[in-house]
Amino acid sequence: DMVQVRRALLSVSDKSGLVEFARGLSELGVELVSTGGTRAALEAAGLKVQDVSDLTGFPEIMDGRVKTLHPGVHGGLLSIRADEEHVAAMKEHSIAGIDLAVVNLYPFEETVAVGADAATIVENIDIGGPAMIRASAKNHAYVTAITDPEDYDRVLEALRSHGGAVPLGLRRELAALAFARTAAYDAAVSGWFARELSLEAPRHRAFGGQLLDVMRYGENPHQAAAFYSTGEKRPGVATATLLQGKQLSYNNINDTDAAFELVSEFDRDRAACAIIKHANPCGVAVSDSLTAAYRRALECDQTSAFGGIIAFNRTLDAETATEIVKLFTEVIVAPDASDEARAILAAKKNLRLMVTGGLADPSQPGLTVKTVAGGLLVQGRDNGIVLPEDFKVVTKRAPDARELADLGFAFRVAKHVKSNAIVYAKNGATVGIGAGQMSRVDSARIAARKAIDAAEALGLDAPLTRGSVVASDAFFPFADGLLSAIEAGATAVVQPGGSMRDQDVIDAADEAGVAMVFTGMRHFRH
Ligand code: 93A
Repeated sequence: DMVQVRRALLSVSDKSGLVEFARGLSELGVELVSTGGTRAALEAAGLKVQDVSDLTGFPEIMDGRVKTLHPGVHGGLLSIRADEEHVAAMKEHSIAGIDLAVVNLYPFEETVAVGADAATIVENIDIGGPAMIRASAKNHAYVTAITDPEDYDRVLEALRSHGGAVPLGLRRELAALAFARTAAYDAAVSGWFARELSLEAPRHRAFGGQLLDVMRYGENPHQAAAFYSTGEKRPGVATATLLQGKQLSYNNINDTDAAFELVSEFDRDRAACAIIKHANPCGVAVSDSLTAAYRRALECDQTSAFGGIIAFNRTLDAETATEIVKLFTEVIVAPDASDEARAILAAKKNLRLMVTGGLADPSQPGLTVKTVAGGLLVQGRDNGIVLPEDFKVVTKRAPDARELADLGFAFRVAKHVKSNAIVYAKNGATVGIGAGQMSRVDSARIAARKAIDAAEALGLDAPLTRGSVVASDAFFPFADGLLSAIEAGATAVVQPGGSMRDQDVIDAADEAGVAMVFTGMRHFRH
């Protein structure tokens, strides 16, 4: 799978690093071919370059609108070198093979950014460049496609260390980058048209995914909304099957995703249930059976659970379905549902039942995207997992086995609670969740307050936080949050650590005889 690079086609608007790269190619004996401006730049640096019209037998016409759009170029980029007919066609039409294409595009985005007029912007839509990029990337089995000066050095290094060839692995990676570039370029073009015309649909489609659904509205009734697939093969809300009930709303989809991602944190050897409202859990539990997990999740906050979204990590069974239908629920999501469970839920026409066919892998990498005014924030998904065996004990007292198990559980849940997140847990169930507060101590107090309400609703004398453990998604900046948790009855604490005042917090824990562990990993979620 090594192809000797004999001929390179260079056609770039951004000429940074060009001369050095071309010189490197030339020194390796690679023949250079270029379009007008690129050739002028290379010749000015004393390099020997052929003109692209030597390949096409055709001059650049129409102010350069048509310069490389010719079989002489595209045949050279697309031919399968191992195919006799392709080779014969090259011979018959005098087409020279091109083994490496260096192309970057007319500066469309920059032209928009400087506020050019519409005619100038349209003239900067590159047609021939993307065609060459796509052709060379498609034919990466034989051709190297370079679209970013950042990659010049490593391609030269690869050529030097592989006797003038680029390894297949690098060609494939460069092909992926090439298609990412043309996709982003066309998204920019489409986005400009959409803004010019005040159209929503082209902007939606430019997100690149396949349209799954157009919702009646978005987060609020005056917002248009649609649901797109990223093509990721990952059990979850985008690939799930709706077995019954009406179409999911925008908020349903968002909440169902939060619910299913949360239960996917827990291995199937224990049954897990999460109840979600407004993308935050109002109860999560693991137990021996789904019914027990559901009951215990519900006990955490029955008030909020009304009209919630329920997720399970195992096949939904009849007994649990019978329990669920007693309460108003919007959506149930699980890897699967038994025939009996399906029959029981069928009586509730409006209840949506979704099956995913499996659990998501919480350690799988991926992307999350969030829009800000005029921009997109893109980051890897939070696939970090800290297991109890990785916890670092920082107090005089270490957590006992039960506390340790609950700390692991509570920290996993906290990862899925909007920051600031405080999660109290006991015996594999949350007993108080504080979410989305601007101060950590408020989250701790709210969670404790909700635990008192839950105890009242259950007719218990003492709040369930008594003898619980507590998890915090980020470090306690002061001892106050911890003191509030101790007051609520927590006996063990898990938090990332890393505050300037860690020692104050450790001292406060030691003074109360509370065990505390650090994870070294933060789980902000906003
Ligand atoms: O106007 S084009 O869409 N038509 C073409 O056939 C074509 N071929 C290359 N633009 C075309 N290009 C672009 O010209 C390349 O993508 C590159 O950005 C630029 C290089 O032109 P020059 O070498 O003349 O500076």
